[in-house]
Formats: sequence, structure tokens, C-alpha cells
Amino acid sequence: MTVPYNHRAVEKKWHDIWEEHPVNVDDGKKPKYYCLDMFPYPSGNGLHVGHWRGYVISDVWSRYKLLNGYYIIHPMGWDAFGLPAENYAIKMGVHPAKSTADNVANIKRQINEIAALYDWDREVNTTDPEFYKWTQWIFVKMFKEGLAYEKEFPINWCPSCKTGLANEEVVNGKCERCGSEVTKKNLRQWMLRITKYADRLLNDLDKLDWPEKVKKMQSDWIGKSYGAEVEFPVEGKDEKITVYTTRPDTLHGATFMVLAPEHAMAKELATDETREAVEQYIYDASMKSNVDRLQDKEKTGVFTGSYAINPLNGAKVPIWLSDYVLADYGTGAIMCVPAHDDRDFEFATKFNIPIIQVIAKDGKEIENMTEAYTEASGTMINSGDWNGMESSVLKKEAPMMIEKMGIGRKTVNFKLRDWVFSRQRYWGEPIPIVHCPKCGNVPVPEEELPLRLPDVESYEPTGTGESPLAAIDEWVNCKCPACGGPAKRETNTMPQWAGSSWYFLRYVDNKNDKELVSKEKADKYLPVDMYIGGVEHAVLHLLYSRFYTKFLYDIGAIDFDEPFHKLFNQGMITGKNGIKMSKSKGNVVSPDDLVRDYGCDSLRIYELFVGPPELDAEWDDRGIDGVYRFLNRFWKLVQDSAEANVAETKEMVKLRHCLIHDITERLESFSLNTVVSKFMEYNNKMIDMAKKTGGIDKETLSAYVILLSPFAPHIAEELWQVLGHDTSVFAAKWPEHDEDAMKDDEVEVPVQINGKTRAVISIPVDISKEDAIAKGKEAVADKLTGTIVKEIYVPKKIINIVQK
Ligand code: ANZ
Ligand code: ZN
Repeated sequence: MTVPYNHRAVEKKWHDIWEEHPVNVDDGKKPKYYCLDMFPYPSGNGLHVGHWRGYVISDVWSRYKLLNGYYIIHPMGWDAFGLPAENYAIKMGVHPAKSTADNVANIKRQINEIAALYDWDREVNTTDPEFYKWTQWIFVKMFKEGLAYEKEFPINWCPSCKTGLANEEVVNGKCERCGSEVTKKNLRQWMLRITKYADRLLNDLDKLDWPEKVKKMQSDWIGKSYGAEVEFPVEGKDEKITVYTTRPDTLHGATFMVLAPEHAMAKELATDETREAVEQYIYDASMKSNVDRLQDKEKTGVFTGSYAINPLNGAKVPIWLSDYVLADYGTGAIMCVPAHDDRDFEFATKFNIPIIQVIAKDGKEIENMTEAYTEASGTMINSGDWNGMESSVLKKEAPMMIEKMGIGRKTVNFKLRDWVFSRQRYWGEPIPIVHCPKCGNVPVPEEELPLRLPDVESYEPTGTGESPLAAIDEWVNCKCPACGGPAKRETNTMPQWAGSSWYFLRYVDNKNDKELVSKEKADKYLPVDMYIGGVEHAVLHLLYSRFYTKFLYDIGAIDFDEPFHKLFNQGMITGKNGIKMSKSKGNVVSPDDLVRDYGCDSLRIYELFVGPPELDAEWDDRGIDGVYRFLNRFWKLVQDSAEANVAETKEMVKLRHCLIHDITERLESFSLNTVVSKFMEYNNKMIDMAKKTGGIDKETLSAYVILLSPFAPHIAEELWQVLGHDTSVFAAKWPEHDEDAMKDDEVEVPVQINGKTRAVISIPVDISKEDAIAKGKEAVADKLTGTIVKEIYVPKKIINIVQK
């Protein structure tokens, strides 16, 4: 009689044993493998099955590496500063520190149910002063290096969160957090000069083993473009307007010029007749949010009344203002070539501005243009000296030619902007700067860090653009660290991204109070080998982390300049019909009940079985039954076989090596859902085999158990014991397959007469043609009634006899 599978008993047993005897230990000899999860924000909703999926994927990968002889760094922590905790505090009157701690406790309990290899000794929490001491330390270093600076300018402002936002936090013109439309507000801000790293952030993408999609998103975000600045004199004035263009080849086709309404010269270009309309237009544009401005709607604009002179051919071009030109890109002014640019075409059509073609597609001028011809391919026309040149060639050479003519210069532009780094909110790291009337901005001395976040009575954002910290006089008023005179503390806090930009470094040395990370530990354990998390972080967190890592490399704090060698983005688990799981939609599936009813092992496998790990998948609880049945059947097979203790057969050996090969290959390519289906397929094969042989040999079952152990660690550990092993399955070695053992000795081939299959026979794979045909004829002897005219044997495939 075999013991039935009782997932609760088995899982509880091994949970306790592993706690006493961890399976992943650093013996100082094994190579390290650092497998990192994107750490969670401890929200009050707890984890749903979608979060679980990512953690299961990373744990499977970690355990696989463990079985391949590595010591695994697999830490977990909390990204706990930020708006949600603060908004919750405002609503419920609970201190964010308290609600955060409660949420951490709950999620930690849930995470523990995954039975992942997390090493809780390494835990970090971004809101812990011993952690944010170093977040502040990095800021002070950046300040000293001139990378953190103050600037007043119109920033993205969320009227509902009452705080400024980075460009990266504005999605389609809406606040990434709450979905409100983002407006503009003039505020004094702390900025980080990430643009200084633009080229390195772009070029070093080549070093990374990341999904191409994410690399592309980053390079688009950095947005390097090559072009020229061209200076257009203003008619009747001593001034010039510089435009930025990526298409200097089209310079002869510029029939007007457009300035952003915020351009410094916008107002002075107005004439008496146009002044009123120009000022109205500038005012209206300043009131519009970026969504309104950038959305693809009908173009608006106003003619200033002034003209510029095309420096190449002396043509007079009217100067307009329009909000489709952005103030903070290039020079905030453009030359417009309606024949070859879509937006310019639309604008020119609307305002009746002439359109001059300068590139003849396939050598012909287009009659009745209905849209711009935007490709840089064709022959130049209407372009003076440039006529006859190939546009693509000219595009590359024109910047140099323009420079030689003294009418402009070759330039490079980036879309990447400096990072708006202050938030007018309470729940974040205080920016460690003191404003002294005599000395200006003075950083808090490094030995005085952390600068602790004080308690406040009200977390309400003031809405004036000041943080609630501004209301605490005894905190704000301080002594200048430089001159000792009266000074005031900076009251803005850091954005949520601050802690997450470097937390992965701290895990390997989280108790060090002297350094962010010691040289010794950094050398030993860093950088991250595999990073697993959602794709939504492609340009925010993943770009910031790279920037921080490069900065820390530059100041000698670490000696590598890319944080994450390999990246895997898991897809999202959604509710029915692809709807994102959320409390408000009422479609959140909690893992808790499933763990209770089916066990951790079943849920782990089912999380992988729902679909390719990189794709989104709809959750449906019902499928977990099938996984549960699979584990039950496997359990019974091992129990029965262990008792029967049969010797291995040729087929069992072959199956073993095929299994090892198939599982390893799929695991290596991260095809985790097909790993699961392979396990099921082999399980069925073994059960069928066991019906004939009375059981499966121990070596085959042991290999199976090792292969299964990263996926279903508890049942694997239990069955490993049942098979008579007395150490942990995780101390075993990942098995290797033997190509020869996988080969078939015999193959089944159809025997055909005149192309019709009459029998199927089993023959040795290396049989000679004569023998194969002889055997074939024997099998269909009674049907061979005519004269044989041809005998064909396609090795391992078919025998065909042709008769008349
Ligand atoms: C003339 C021209 C002719 C252009 C043509 C394009 C096609 P990227 O690749 O994004 O750098 N531009 C420049 N500054 C701008 C601003 N502040 N706001 C809006 N548009 C701006 O694109 C650069 C091109 O975008 C520039 O090249 C300019 O238009 C426009 F057939 O100049 B082009
Ligand atoms: Zn001072």
C-alpha cells in the first residue's frame, strides 16, 4: 500500500527542514550566481497570482543554477517609499511607516508560501534609515560632482497627486500613478544630469543580454539624432534664429519657419498688426497640458508678421508660432519643409503656405501632392548647386557643407532630458541639502547621514508646491554645515525611483555601516547575472539603475558599469478577457486559497503552465486540477516503483536520457510552459511502461525527481528520500544526457505495396537495404500477388514494393 499524496503534510515538513538546514549555502568555493527579482512595492492589496508568476520563474531559475553547482544570491526587499503609502495615510490616518510595516509583514508571509530560496538575511527596505543613508550619500556625491543641480522651470505637475513628475512618469500625457491629466507648473526643482551619460547609456546597450524590445525602447528614449543647426537671419533685425534639423538636405525646400510659443524671441517678432494675436496664442499655449499639445489633432498657429532669410538661397520665409514645436528639444525652432515632412505639410496646407519639392522620387516630381514625401531617397531638384545629388548622400554631407559655408554646424541631439528629482511630498528620502543665505546650497556632511525623515502631523500635500516638511519649523531651521550660520533645510523629497536605482548593490552587504558595499563583497557577488521583472520598467527603473551604476563606477565605489547582465521580462497575468487584475475591478485572484487547496508545488507548476512566460496570460483557476492530478500520479508511480525495485531496461534508459535532454533544452531557452507539458508527457509514458514492467528503475526516477525539483521542490525532496537518497535533492547534480543512449535501436516503418500501406514493421535502425526489404516482403507476403518491378527502402522511413 502506498501513502497517498498529502500536499499539506509534505510541504510543512520540508518547509521546516529547509529552515533548519538551508539548501543554498556559500561554501566559498562555488561560483556565485545572482538572480534578482524586481522588488515589490508593499501595497495593502497583497500579492496576486500575477506577482507569484515572476517569483516562481526566478526561483525555478535559481534552483536550476543551484543544481548546476552555483551559490545563489537570491534576495528580496521592499521598495516602500512613494505615493500610495502616503495617500493611504491621508485617507486612513495611519502613519505611512505603520501601514508599510503591516503590508511588508503580510506580503512576506505570502512570499514565503512560494518556497523560494530567498535569503532573508539580505533583506533591504528603502524606507529604513540605514538604507536611505546611502541613497542620500549617492545624492551628496552627485551634488559634489555637479550632477545634482537646482533649476526653476515648468515641470509636469499632477493636479491630483499634487506633485511634480518626471517625463518618464507621464504616460500618454497622464500621471502614471493616478491617471489624471498632467499640467505644467513653474517650480524650483532638483535635477540629475542623466544627459551627461546619454552616450554611454546608449552605446553600452550593446553589452547587455537583454530582450531586443527593451533595448530598443531605451535607445528610442535616449533618442540620439544626427543633424545640423542652421542659422536664419531675421529680416530687418540684427538677430538670427537657429533651427535644428535632421534633414539639412531639404534646406532649399524650407518655405516657412516655426518657433515654439515659449521661444525667447517669440514676442519680439510680433508686429503692430499681429501683436494681439501672437500674445493671445502664447498665453493659450502656456495653459495647455502636454497632452493637448502633442495629441495628433488639427494644427494651430499664428503668423508673427516677421520673416527670416534662408541662408542658402536668400529666400524670404515667414516666421510662425505653433505648439507642435517643443520648446525644450533642439533649439525650439524649426525650418519647415512641407513637401517632405508630415506635420509641416499639414500646417502648410491649412495656412496656404507654398510647398516646394526638393527631392524627386524615382527622378520625377510628384504632381498634385496629397501628402509629404518623407523618405531621404531620390534626386535633388529645385536645390541650386545641390541639384542632381542623391538625397541620402546629401543628408549625411550637408551638415559639413553648412559648417564650411559658415551658416551653421553639424550637431547631435538627444531626446533624453535631465531627470526631475524632487517631489513635493512627505513619504520619501529627504534631500540632504541645506540652503544657506551666505554659502548657497551646502550638502549635509556625509558623516551626519542619514538625514532622518521627521514625523509630521499632516501628510496632506500643501498644493502650493511645497512639501509637508516645510511646515515643521524645528526641522527646517538648522545651522549651515559650512559657516554655522542660520540656514534652512531642503524640504522636497526624492522620487520613488531613488532607492530602486541602486538597491541591488546593497543586498550583498546590507549590514555595512561604513560603505555602500565593500569592495570584497562587490567583487565576490556583483553584478546581477539575471534580472527578472515586468516590461513596464523598460525606460524608468532600468534606465535609472544603469545611470546610477555608471556614476558609482565613475567615483570608484564599484568596478563594473552595467548592473544587470541578463534581463527577462515576464508577461502579465490578467483576469478574464485580458483585464488587468485590480481591486477596483474585483478580479484579483489571491494565491492563498490555491496554496491551501492544492499546495505550493501545484500552484508553482500551474503558474508556469498557463502560457509562455514572456507573454501575458489570462488566469483561470480550473486548470490547476490537472497539475494536481499530474503530481498525484507521479507520486504514486514513484512510491509503487520504489517498492517494486525493478531493474532498468533499455527503454527506461532511453527515456531517461530523452527526458534529461528535453527538459534541459527547454529550461535553457526559458520555455517553462513546455517544460511542464514535457513532464506530463513523460509521466504518462512511464506509467504505461510501468504497467508492463511492474515499475520504473530508481535511476530514471531519480533523474526525473532532480529535473522536477526546481519546479516542485517539496514533492521532489520527499520522493528523493523515498528513492533512498539521504541528502537533499538540491545537493544533487543536474543530470546530463547521453546522445547515444537517446537513439532508437529499432524503428517502425510502413510497408507499402504500390504506395498503399499494408503493414507496419519494426526493424533495426542500421539494417541493410536487402534485409529491410526481405523483412518487408515477409510481412506482406500474402498480398504480393503480381510481378515485382521495383523495391524501395528509404532508411528508417518506408519500404515500398511496386508490383504489376
Ligand atoms: C527640417 C525637416 C525636413 C525636418 C524634413 C524633418 C523632415 P528627430 O529625429 O526627432 O530629432 N524638430 C526639430 N526640433 C523640433 C522641436 N523642438 N519640436 C518639434 N519638432 C522639431 O527629428 C528632428 C526633426 O524634427 C527636425 O528636422 C525638425 O524638422 C523637427 F523633410 O527639419 B526637420
Ligand atoms: Zn553657510
